Formats: sequence, structure tokens, C-alpha cells
Amino acid sequence: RQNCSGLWGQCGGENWSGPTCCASGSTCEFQNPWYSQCLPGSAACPALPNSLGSANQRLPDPFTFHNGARVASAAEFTCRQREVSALLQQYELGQLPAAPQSVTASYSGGTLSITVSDQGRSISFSARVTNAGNNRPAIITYGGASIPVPNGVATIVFNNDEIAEQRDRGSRGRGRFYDLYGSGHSAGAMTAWAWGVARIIDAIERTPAVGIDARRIGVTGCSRNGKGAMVAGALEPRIALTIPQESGSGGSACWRLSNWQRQQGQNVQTPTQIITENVWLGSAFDARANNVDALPFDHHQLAGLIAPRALYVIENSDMEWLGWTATYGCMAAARTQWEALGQLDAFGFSQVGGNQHCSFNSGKQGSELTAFINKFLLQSGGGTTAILRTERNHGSFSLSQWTPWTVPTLR
Ligand code: MCU
Repeated sequence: RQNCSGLWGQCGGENWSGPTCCASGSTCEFQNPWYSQCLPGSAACPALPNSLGSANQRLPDPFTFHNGARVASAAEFTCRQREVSALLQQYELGQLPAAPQSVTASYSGGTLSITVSDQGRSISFSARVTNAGNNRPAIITYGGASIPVPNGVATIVFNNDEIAEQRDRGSRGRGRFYDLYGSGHSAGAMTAWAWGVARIIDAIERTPAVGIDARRIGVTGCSRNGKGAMVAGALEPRIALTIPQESGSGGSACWRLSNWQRQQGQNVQTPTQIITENVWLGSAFDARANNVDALPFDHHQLAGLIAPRALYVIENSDMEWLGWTATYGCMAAARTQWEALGQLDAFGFSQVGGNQHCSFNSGKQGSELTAFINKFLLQSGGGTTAILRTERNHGSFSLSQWTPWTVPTLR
């Protein structure tokens, strides 16, 4: 093991705090004074792909590299995640910029004020913080929270619409993110929001007076903001717990499975519809939405970028438009990545009915949510966190037909 000098980081999927972490052969990626990550020596990672590769009518194999080589270890899976993230950004989400040159923050009266500067331009934004203190964990909520946040966990309200607008198709390139990086930047709104979440975490790390532990941050949002929460968890490795609620298409649904539901005559949001409605995805996706089989990934792998960090996906089994089978099938496929890493406790999918869109079903999901928050943010308490639950009958849907690959054991 070699020296990895961040205060905390990940080593082959294992959370680590302390001065030594990286297994021999891997290298320490020093991201900032507080966070570092062990990556397999870059020589050990295949070169990033420069083409789409062959089309695939099924869900692509998360455990085979673009060049056909099989993923054989947890360290190699981090290489695969890097590859999948690059592909997702190139063809669907738009580019997440590198860490900006400067982030400064101040805290007063429950408002965290953040200024970000890069290449001669600056922007400022702020987030409301409640219930902080004593180095507590916190949940960043896109807009207002649609889940109950317990005592002992602070809430940070992220005004994501200010960072990137999401009114309609005309919102492309509008918001603070684009003031900083230019209105022609490739990032879709969800990528811009993930960048904003990263800056909030930077600000918390630099501002001990807020009283929040930057190593115990959750993120949540519902519906369109749930899609955003999923993308934030996928693109920002410092998020410990990701809770997308009723995110549907563009979030916990797989594009190929939404199309399959549509072929069954169901009224589900498809990739071709979503690009006409809003700017959640990058403009690069406009050219891909009518042929998603050509993409070398689907959203089971977007979710897989979160592994082995914790993910608790809340879905609604009454909502056809969300893709009740597309979300279930996609997340059942995603779960194999936590399974491969021996971390099933960190994966939950729960699809229940009887509640309105975005009103949390405390009766059915309250104890599940509590178990996730206890285990991954409060680091206390019991309860079941390995969850794959659906109240829907998925008819002729066959998971094994959609996932014709085997799940390795990765250590
Ligand atoms: C489920 O999220 C979206 C959905 O993708 C849109 O098609 C619809 O217009 O709005 C939903 C939403 O955000 O509802 C609050």
C-alpha cells in the first residue's frame, strides 16, 4: 500500500480514511486537499474509446470493456466506470468540466455563499442550510425535499434551476453554469447541476463553521430533480448516499426498456420524447435519441458509476409515464454491479404504489429510507438496506433476456 494523502478516499471500492490507502500497482489520484481516490495505475486502464462500437439491442455488459476485455477485479471496475462515464458524457450528458481554478465560500445566518472562478470568469450562488452543527451529515435536496430528513441530518437546499434552467427546450445554455463556461457548453442541465453539487461540497469542505461532515453527504430530488440526483451521484464521487425519487426516464429507467414498454403500447416517456420536452440531457443526445441501441451504455451503468457507494432508488408502481418496468428492469440490472463488488447492502430499489407522484410513501418506505440514512449518513442503527422491491407485475418482461451477461466476483 502506498501513500494517498487525502483525508479520505476510496481504494478499490473500499472507503478509506487515513494516510495510506492505495494497493500496490494502483495510483493515488489527488483531487483536492481533502479527497483522493486510488485508481489502477493508468497504464493498467484501457485507453478511452473513441467510437461507439457495435450496436446492442440488449442492456450492455457492465463488466466488459469497450475493447472486449473482461473486468477481472474491483480495481479494473474503476477503470470501467471511468470509461462508461466518459462515454455517457460524450453521447448523452455533456461534459463535466474539470475542477475550477478557485472556489471560495462563507457562511452566515444559515446561508452558504459560494463563488467559483475559472479562466477569468466568476459566478456566485448560495444554498440554504438548516439543522447543521457538530459536524453532522447532510442531505442536499434539489429544490425542496420530498422525503423526510431526520433530526441529526442537516438539509442543504440546492436551487438547481439557478445553475441550469429547465423550463423547456429554450432553456439550453441558460443559468449560472453557462455564465461561467459559455452558453454553448456541451453539458446538459443535469451535468451542470452535478457540477453545482460538487461546488457545494467544495464549500462545505472549506468552511468548517457550517458544521457539516463533507464525507457524509446525501443527495435527493424528485421527478425531473430525481433524474438530476441520480446524475449527481454518478458524476460526483464524494456523495455517500444517492436517493433519486420517482426519476423515471432519464434517471432510473433504461432507454432500451422504455422503448420496449412503448412497443407494448404503454404511455411511457421515451428518449425521442424527452429531447423535445427539456434540456436535461446534453445536446449531443439529440442525435442519439432515435437510436439508443447504438449507445454502448444504458442507465443501469449510469447507476453503476455510483457503486459501491450507497444508492436507494424510490419509484412509483402506479405511474406509467415513469416507466414502471423500465425502472424496475434497469435497476435490477444495475444491482449486479453492487453484487459483483460484494456490496449489496449499499443498493436499494423500492417501487410501491398508493401515493401521489413525489409524495413520499412513509407507510411502505419509511423504514427503508431510515435504514439507508442510518447506515450511510448517521453510521448507526440497523434495518435492511439490501432491497429489490416492486409492487408491480411486470408481465412478459424477462430480466435475463435483457441482461445476457454473467456477473463476476470482483475483489
Ligand atoms: C418524472 O419527471 C418528469 C417527467 O420526465 C416529465 O416528462 C414531466 O413533464 O415532468 C415530470 C416531473 O418532473 O414532474 C414533477
